[in-house]
Amino acid sequence: MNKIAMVTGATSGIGKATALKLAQNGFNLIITGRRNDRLEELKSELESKNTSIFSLCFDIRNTLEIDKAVASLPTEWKSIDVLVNNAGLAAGADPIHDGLWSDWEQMIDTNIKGLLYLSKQIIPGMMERKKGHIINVSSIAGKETYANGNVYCATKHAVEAITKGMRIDLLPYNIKVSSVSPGMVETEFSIVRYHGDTDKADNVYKGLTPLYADDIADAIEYMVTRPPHVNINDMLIMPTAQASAVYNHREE
Ligand code: NDP
Ligand code: 8X3
Repeated sequence: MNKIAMVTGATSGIGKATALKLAQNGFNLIITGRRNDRLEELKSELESKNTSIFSLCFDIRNTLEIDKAVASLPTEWKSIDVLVNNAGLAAGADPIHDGLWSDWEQMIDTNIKGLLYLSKQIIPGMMERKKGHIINVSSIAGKETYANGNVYCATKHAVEAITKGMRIDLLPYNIKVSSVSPGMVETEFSIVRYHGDTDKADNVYKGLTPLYADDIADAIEYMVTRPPHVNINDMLIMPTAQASAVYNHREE
């Protein structure tokens, strides 16, 4: 049987590009997200290229939905080799005193609690098999804090700490733990962050060439294709036109 990778948030952006890339590398894939129509579309696309796919539609904030989804995996799909914890979002870009409680909860519940809960379901199987690879999608926002980024940055700083903690705790079990930390990637990320305001979202990428989802999928492909004795701890990947979370070069 081919290796199995589970990619969360595969309905869009980095997750979808990663699923496509891992399929090209011969992985069987478990794809997750809330939008079932998109999961089914991706499933058909990949099955037409002879990749075996299992789709799980659930909200990563809901522990009962996660339990049910993971329990529904047939035996032959339970031995997950690679878990890509990608599902996540920024909601809002407001100064701390104006931030919406609902945005904060959504980010904390998705980016931190969702990642933790799903990982807790998948890790015991990896421990038993004494192998596995967990790749957490962090961000430049996990390393720096910028104006109006407050809670989103806090969630990605948490992802950084969780990644390091996982790597230490899972050391005796031969489980690799990596993170990938992108700067600006043009996906649906900014549309979601600005609550559907596409003008504001377009402005984020105006005058510069951002990264594309495929650039991050390339990095993840590199991580999962290293030999067993090599772990890539982290890859920080920026657009050429972005030097830090706040310094960008835009052409008029
Ligand atoms: P997209 O909005 O394009 O994709 C986000 C994915 O996350 C979707 O597939 C979405 O699926 C899934 N998701 C969001 N909330 C939930 C939820 N509650 N339950 C299940 N799935 C959920 O954005 P990106 O591809 O850019 O984002 C992917 C990751 O990359 C995120 O963790 C983000 O923080 C990180 N990142 C993004 C950067 C960027 O500039 N774009 C830079 C650095 C990091 P669905 O809506 O179907 O549930
Ligand atoms: C997304 C990149 O710069 O918007 O994590 O925080 S940024």
